[in-house]
Amino acid sequence: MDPSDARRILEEERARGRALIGRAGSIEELDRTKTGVLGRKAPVSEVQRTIGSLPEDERRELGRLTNEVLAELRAEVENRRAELEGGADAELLSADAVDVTLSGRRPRPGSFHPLTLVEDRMVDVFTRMGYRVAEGPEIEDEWHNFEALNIPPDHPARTMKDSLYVDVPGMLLRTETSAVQIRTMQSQAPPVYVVAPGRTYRRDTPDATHGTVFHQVEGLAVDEGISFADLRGTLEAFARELFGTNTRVRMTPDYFPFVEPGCQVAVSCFVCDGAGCRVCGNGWIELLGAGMVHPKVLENCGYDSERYTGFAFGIGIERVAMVRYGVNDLRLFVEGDVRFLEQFEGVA
Ligand code: 2NL
Repeated sequence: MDPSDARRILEEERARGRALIGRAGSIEELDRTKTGVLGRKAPVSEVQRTIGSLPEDERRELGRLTNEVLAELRAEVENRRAELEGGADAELLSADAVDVTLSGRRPRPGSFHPLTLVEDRMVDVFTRMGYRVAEGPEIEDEWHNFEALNIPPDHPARTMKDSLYVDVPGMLLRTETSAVQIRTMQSQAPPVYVVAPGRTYRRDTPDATHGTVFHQVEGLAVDEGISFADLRGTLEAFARELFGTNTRVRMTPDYFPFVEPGCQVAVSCFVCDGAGCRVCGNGWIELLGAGMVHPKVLENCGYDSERYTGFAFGIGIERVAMVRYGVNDLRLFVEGDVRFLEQFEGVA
């Protein structure tokens, strides 16, 4: 190779190498550039290989120049590498950056089930009147569920048609929460003021107005001198708390084996105030059954029915939730469809 060609190549490579190294946008690109500029097949390396065959003075001068270009390009590569590594760090840092000034992502609050809302409100009214809350098993024996409540063995409610029996003889899913109150009376002397909220079961084919599972709040007051007037006063106070101060209460005779006398209780409609509308039909909303506790029920629990009297009532929670929230199908309460449930978000 001619010495002047070699000199020209070295200067060209110095300029080309610096430009390429400066332009490398990543560590990978820089490594490829380094191979192209300083590798075995690079023009500088070819010049280096021909130096040995040159005359002494040319050899010394070109050797010095080659080393200078090599050293310069190697230094440039390392500078650029340091720049890119710093840049990679900065890029990582900015990708991982957290803007602490942004407001947080608020979790959705969820909601109470409408039956829970209604049950809580009803229980709250009674606890403020001085009642205690009692709970009991959902699988009951026939004595607590029927016998103690004066429901005789041949009563239609006891047949397999209406009740759900379990695989243990004489045991069934409770058909009302009354058994909880029977257990309360068995375990303590009067006076008793309790409400028993909870799940109950019937053998029914589910449709818009019948379900297998439904909920009740039952109430029981037993004391000396309790009269039907106390029942009426208590239910009026309850209805006004739940539906507003204008609410009136209507009691009509009805029969339940565990009370005497017994009645059906309706409240004046909270939408039309008794005039008649789409919610109530004729102005009244039938809400619950009630009555004076049958003396036999008191005696079954070991209470002296000559000394003590009491009243009891049973309210269906589904029924109240349907009129209150305008729900037209019972099945909505058990299907768990979020489009139904999320409508109660924020309701307390
Ligand atoms: C209804 C009717 C009622 C009772 C429940 C009761 C409980 C005891 C003693 C006497 Cl321990 N009675 N409970 C009384 C009358 C009616 O429920 O239609 N409920 C949805």
